Amino acid sequence: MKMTFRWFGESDPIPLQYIKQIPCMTGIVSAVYDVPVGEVWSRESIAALKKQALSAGLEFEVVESVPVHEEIKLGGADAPQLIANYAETLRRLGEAGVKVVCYNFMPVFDWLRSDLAYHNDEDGSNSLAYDHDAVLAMDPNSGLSLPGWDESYGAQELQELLARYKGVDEERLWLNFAAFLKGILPAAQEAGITMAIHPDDPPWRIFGLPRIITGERAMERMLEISDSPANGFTLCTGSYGANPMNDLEGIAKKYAKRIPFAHLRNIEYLIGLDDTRYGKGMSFAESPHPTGSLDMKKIVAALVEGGFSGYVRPDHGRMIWGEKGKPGYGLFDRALGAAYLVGLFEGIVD
Ligand code: DNO
Repeated sequence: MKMTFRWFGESDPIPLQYIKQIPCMTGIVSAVYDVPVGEVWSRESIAALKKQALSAGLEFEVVESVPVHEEIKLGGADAPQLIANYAETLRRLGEAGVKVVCYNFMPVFDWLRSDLAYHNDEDGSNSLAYDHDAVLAMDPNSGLSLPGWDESYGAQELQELLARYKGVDEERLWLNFAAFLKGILPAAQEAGITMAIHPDDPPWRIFGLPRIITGERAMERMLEISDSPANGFTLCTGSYGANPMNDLEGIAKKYAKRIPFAHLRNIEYLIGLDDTRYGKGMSFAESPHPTGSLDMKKIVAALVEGGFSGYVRPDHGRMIWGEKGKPGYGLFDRALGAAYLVGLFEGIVD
């Protein structure tokens, strides 16, 4: 196992040296942020990022993310060219020594929360939270006030995009996904890169948009499309775990060798276990890495038992000790998470 830490490049308020100071930290997880989605990443930008990491004594072996252009997900006329561009980016990342690329196939929205600073009354910390009823009450067609939404689309553009997805159901999305995988996996394999798909977060339909990477059946289906060794998964415990019907320990053990990258974080379910919304949408708040509704120790044990030898990063942290920063991506709680997770792995392996 190699412990890593996500770093958002020059705009990240956390200096690389602070990351290096976290015990057992081996490298950063980052991306090139100066190239528009769909274009090939320049060798210069990749090399610059690597140089920065190395000069702080950190490796750069994991990319999160190379974003997938919406035209690919929509199966538009430009999809083949965009897929070829994606494959070229992978070749260049491989040349620079990158081993794993994390990506997702969620239409329009990446991770979604209704609250970026959910207040924990017990200890005064705050964290990201998702309230399903609050999300159901939002209408993306009439101006979205979504926390964390980067507004990279104007209101008009977003409406047009959502309208185009009206013809795309889950099955159509799977077909477009299969075309993407078939187009990029040979290049990934040649480049020595394992692709690690991030699950949909949360793992159910939102705003009428299809979401397909939601649990074990989706993982099986991906392997039916291609059993290339380059076809792998990011085990994001908080994302798969948002649906209590997902058996995280089972998934971790079964696919351990297909999991080159794990995002480990915990969540606390905010509705009762007898609620019928399970699997379709439920509510949760992010909690400290060791405590919450997910049994982190058992998940890590299952990974180890299954033969996991990938990269780990402490996923989202809470805001604690008065820190102000990028929601989910402060220094303090993620550093605590990293130390806890290193200890868990050591205890289990020894
Ligand atoms: C959220 C992250 C995701 C992830 C992408 C991967 O904090 O885990 O945004 O980076 O879904 O493509």
